[in-house]
Amino acid sequence: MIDLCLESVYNWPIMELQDSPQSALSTAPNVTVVVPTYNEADNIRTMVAELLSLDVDNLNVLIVDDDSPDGTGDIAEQLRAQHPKRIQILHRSGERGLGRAYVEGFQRALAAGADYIVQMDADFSHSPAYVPVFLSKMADWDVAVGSRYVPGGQLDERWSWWRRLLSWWANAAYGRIILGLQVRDVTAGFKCWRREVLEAIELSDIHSGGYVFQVEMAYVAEKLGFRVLEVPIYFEDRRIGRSKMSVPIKLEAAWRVWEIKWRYRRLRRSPLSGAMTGREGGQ
Ligand SMILES: Nc1nc2c(ncn2[C@@H]2O[C@H](COP(=O)(O)OP(=O)(O)OP(=O)(O)O)[C@@H](O)[C@H]2O)c(=O)[nH]1
Ligand SMILES: [Mg+2]
Repeated sequence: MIDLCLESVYNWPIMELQDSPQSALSTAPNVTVVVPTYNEADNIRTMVAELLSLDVDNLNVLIVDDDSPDGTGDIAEQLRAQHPKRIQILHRSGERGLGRAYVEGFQRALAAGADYIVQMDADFSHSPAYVPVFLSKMADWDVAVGSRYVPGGQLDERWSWWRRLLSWWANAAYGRIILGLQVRDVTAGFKCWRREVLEAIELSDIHSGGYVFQVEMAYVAEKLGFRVLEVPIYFEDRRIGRSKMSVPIKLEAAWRVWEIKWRYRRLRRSPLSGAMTGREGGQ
């Protein structure tokens, strides 16, 4: 059982979302959990088992695997054979990257009719137990963010002071100082999106390859005026396997924040459709 001490709530000028799927449908909404994987052979079975055992109707899992050398894609296929109606797999080849994996995963989930799209890591830093908590908030919010940096949120005690400092710096410098974001956990990778938000974001124009993808998505969602709720989570260090965080990914984050700020400088919330407007083209 999750102990939610407090929720940090931002209530920005609210974009009216006509005909929310929840109210329009008599059946339970469709939920797709998008899980990107690269060498998660030791995690993917348990992660999928925990997700499928959640008490959530119409929940299915979309694994987006980038041709993992450790055979994660094959294990995913075995899981799909066991649960053909609840597991989908997107096998990507060529250039790998978290950002592109998520973009293609989101596009697939939208095309398949998902009402809510959850994004989460496969390494148990994001506990599946929070998924129902996020979903329970979606009647009133457009995006739920699993946050380490709101009261009640917590980082694994095993994180070194250096890693904490880096994470704090990334959030303070990138998020608040450079981009002026209201969200506290700018690099959060555990989120639940209402489908209309992902439809309003021009996904094919999202350029981030590494984890700065999370920052770009947070920035665009805020600029479009969607209602974002931060739900405190306990962020556990990865249980098994190795991090894919690399120096090039960190460097990309450092320069791309500026590029994001420039590229979306004219983006304004759209009161009508939520469509992206005023955005400059090109990278
Ligand atoms: N499809 C795909 N998934 C990826 C890629 N890089 C990372 N992932 C997945 O994205 C999730 C987050 O990656 P991690 O390596 O755990 O990155 P992190 O959580 O920022 O780093 P740690 O804190 O060290 O765990 C995991 O499920 C990874 O398997 C990639 O290039 N392609
Ligand atoms: Mg991780």
